[in-house]
Amino acid sequence: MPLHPVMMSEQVPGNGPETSIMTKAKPRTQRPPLYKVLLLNDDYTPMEFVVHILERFFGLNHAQAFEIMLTVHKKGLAVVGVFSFEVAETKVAQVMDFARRHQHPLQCTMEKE
Ligand code: TYC
Repeated sequence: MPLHPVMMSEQVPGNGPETSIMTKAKPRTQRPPLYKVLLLNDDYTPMEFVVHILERFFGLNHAQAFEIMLTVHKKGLAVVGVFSFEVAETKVAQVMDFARRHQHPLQCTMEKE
């Protein structure tokens, strides 16, 4: 006996009401935002003090530290590193605290990359 058209469609596997379309979720990796730590120039902080800060808190060797200090001195500011929010915040606090304790007006800030 030939099938009625409605009965035929109900018998097609995968097209019935119980069938869900399987979509594969693409794994999306979330990278945390990064923050630039900036050092600002001023007329009073000694050059060697800035070099010392760059060595001590940013792990730069003397030549790298001197170069970045000179960039800040000439251009007004420079990025001294790029970090996660928490690390950037800590570096800024360390620099500001160290400068304040030595009574230098050195300014250090952070901004989202
Ligand atoms: N301009 C300062 C001077 O001539 C040196 C200096 C460099 C200060 C970098 C701050 O972030 C700074 N003594």
